[in-house]
Amino acid sequence: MKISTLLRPMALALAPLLLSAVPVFAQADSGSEANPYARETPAQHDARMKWWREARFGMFIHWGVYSVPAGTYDGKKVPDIGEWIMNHGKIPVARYTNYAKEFNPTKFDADRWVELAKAAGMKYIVITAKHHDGFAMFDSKASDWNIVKATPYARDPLVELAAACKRHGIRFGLYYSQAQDWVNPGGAIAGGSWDKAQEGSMDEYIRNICVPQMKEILSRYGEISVLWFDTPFDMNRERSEEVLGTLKLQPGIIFNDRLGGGFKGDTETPEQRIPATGYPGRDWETCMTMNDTWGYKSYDNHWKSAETLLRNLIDIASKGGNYLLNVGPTSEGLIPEASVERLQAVGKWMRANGVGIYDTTASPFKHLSWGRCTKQVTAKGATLYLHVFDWPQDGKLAVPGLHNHVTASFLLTGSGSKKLTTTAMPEGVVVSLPSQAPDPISSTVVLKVRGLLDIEPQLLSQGSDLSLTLPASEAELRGSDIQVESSNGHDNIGYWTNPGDWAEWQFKWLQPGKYVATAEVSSEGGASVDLSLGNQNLRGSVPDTGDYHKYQKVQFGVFTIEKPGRLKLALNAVSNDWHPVNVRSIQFTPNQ
Ligand code: FHN
Repeated sequence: MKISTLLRPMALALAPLLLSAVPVFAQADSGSEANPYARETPAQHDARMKWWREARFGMFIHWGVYSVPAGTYDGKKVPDIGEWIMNHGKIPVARYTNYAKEFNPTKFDADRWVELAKAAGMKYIVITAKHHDGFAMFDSKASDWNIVKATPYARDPLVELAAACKRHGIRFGLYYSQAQDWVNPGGAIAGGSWDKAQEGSMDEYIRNICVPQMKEILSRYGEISVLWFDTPFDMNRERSEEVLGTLKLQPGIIFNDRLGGGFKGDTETPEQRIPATGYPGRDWETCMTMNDTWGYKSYDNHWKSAETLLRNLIDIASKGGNYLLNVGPTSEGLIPEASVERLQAVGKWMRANGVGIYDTTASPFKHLSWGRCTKQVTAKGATLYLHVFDWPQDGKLAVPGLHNHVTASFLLTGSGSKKLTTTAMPEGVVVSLPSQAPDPISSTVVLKVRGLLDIEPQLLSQGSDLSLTLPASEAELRGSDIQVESSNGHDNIGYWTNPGDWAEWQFKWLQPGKYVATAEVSSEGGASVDLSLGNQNLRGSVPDTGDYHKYQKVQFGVFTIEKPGRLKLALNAVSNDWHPVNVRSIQFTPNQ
């Protein structure tokens, strides 16, 4: 029952290395009879994913016994996320299971929860049927550690929630911690066991607890639309296949990339972050908390604003993904008021502007200085939804590089729409806007255009001070592992675990001369990298910054640029003794 790698869920600094060491993202799902979709054609796959792609917005619910201690054990606040309190507090099994006696969510009202999700504009719900503490939120023959047998409540809330979802037209999905289980013996435990009662065989745990429980939850509630696996510790191919086989009970179910055993599932699941470039060619879903915990913690008041949540949703849609936004109900069965207020604010916006979110695909623009774009494409043309975060002072909204004929343009006002005028310019389309934005967070301008989208890619070029910053988000990445990721509001190149991978930027140079090249980088271990521009090469030494979140500026030296024009810069690893390097940007400044 030992876990070789201790993956603290919030330890994002380690995530690039740890996740890339887990094979779940790496291999194909075909070739296994256990996989219900092994022989699925691309058209069948698209049909199965249709509702999910249209939905764009869902509610994650982390609810269980951990909502009783709510972040405090023996009078002490246990740091980190609330649903991990048993593990982080090393609470003995007998002490932890006692909390079930106080778990009596008499205020739980399934209709209210589902109505709240629906009013927020969400189209599906995924709730923890069992989290890592092993507590089943359903009646189970496989283990008495469940809400019906171990609590005074003695009812299965999933029955009511599934029925309410059906009544309100919301898709119902279940989260199930298939590997980690800190109470049922034999389950995997991040960091290793702390109580003899936890010890046992993982194979037996999979056979006697996990698989029977999977069958229970997949056969009781009518249609289950999503199965959300998590933390695939010690999930080898065999164990994963046993679990995967149960999905046959729900034809058409969508499952994520966290089963283990090399099964990559239907969806990528970036957690607490928005990947800068999405996952071209893969469906993906950002899951995120509204404060800093998934499971309820009585004293976590670090709430994201409605503005942040909404702009996240828009940003995610503009990158082609879904937003699975979490609520952590209390042990009484109430969704915290702060979450309710935020969801209501998001819902108000969605009622006026949701047409630009649902059933849209990723932006055709790489970067828009004033906001984001989503689109719908048909055989005849396209609709572009321009989500304007920063309303232009001069009333002119530039859509750079757009060369299509605009057949209609209007602004969503909240109570309807207002016609707008557009002007075709050599450098793109300019939309004339009223002086006031209808919505201070994001207003939606709709452009209908004829024919295939014709958008000229915009190359970055020098600013008036002749400097140029090449951000991670503009890089073209080559190779197997390297990715653009986001953390603390910044994009960076990460997952650069394979020294054969590299990054490139293309840009337009205006003013010849000598320019100093500087990179903003971080590394745990330090490494050397090469910057190449034509036949010039500069080698830079990236120091050990001690933490992937700690960035430093490293000067590489001076490039001589002889004539204006289009240039390409490549950033390569020097493979001797490679330690992954994260890169936020490369900057060129005139050499004084
Ligand atoms: O360990 C869990 C965590 O408690 C939470 O459930 C999140 C949600 O994505 N998943 C794991 C960490 O990746």
